[in-house]
Amino acid sequence: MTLEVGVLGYRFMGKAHANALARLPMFFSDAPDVERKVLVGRDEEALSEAADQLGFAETATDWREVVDDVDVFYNLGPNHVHAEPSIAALEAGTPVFCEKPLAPTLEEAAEMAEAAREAGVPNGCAFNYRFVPAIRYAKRLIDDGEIGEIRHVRGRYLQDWLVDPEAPWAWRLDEEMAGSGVLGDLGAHTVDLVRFLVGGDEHAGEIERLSGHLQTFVDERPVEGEDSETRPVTVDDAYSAQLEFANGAMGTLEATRYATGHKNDHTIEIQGSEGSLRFSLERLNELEVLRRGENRGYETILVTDEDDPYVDHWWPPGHVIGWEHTFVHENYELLSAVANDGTFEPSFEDGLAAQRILAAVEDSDERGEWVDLG
Ligand code: SOE
Repeated sequence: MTLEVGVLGYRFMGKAHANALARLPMFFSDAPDVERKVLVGRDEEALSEAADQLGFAETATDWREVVDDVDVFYNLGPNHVHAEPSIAALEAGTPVFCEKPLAPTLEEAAEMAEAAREAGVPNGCAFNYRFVPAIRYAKRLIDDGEIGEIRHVRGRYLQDWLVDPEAPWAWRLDEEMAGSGVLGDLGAHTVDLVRFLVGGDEHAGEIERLSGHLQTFVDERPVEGEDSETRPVTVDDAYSAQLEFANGAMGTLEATRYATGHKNDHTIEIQGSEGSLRFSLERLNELEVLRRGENRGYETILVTDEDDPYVDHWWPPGHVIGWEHTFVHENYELLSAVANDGTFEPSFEDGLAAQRILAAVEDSDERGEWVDLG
């Protein structure tokens, strides 16, 4: 059986997923057969160019014609087009994969998760960093109790594409289209990784309360190609949050688009009663581990052995992989779940759980006080 895939969106994420779909049969022999059937977008010329380049058989300018005509629907559009097409696809019984954050608002995310529950088909939210081998290795160590009881979690995601006040306006800077700024765009990834790694009841558990802070540094930006026209920035440029987990562990999170010199710097640090872990996306083939009683510095583990997660599908041990491979792993798990009537994680439910935390950060910033999530 060949799974026909329909993809809405053909820019950055469209490319990342089209690349993953093309790599799957070459490297994952047990993956289901997939056809890049139809690419969806509004601008016909750009769309047909993208379809040729990314290997799609057809194009469509209306997602309504596509959602019940494919075996899986990928919604890789901007945040404000996540809810309607995704819900329509789920109502048609089509498995859906949707970009993060799941929706611009908590209300829409809740509707999407409800539609997914009712449809009972595989559904996924695009938290691709769960599919980094070193992150999966870290989870294994945490699950095996190797670092003991979790006490501290630190996550930060630093980018710098807005440092220049003349950098052009983009949809990501508009509340109507994006919902929130860096909070939803980058914070969602960190929140999901924290939930994935330590969110289980046997670890730190749920985030029970938090205090959040948002900041916008530049509140209007030039419109590209339009002399002297500007548009307002209506979302956050940076956020930070302090967390308290169910087991009493403490967390700090932050992200910004103003971290001069940092392009895509996502780091997670965890300290437990028996040891500590450190991961940096800039060195994604590595995990740093420090065990209790051996405090002579972190040991760097290269997560590139054939028995490390997903590594045997690629090159001989020690041959590193990159950012784009996370999408191949993600597509492998998603499409295998679709082919085998299985389930996929992170699901819409995980997208909603992350969104609750993001909404609480906004709420706390507005109220100027800690917010309970319990
Ligand atoms: C933003 O710059 C961005 O492209 C995010 O939207 C992605 O989710 C992240 O992986 C990289 O940065």
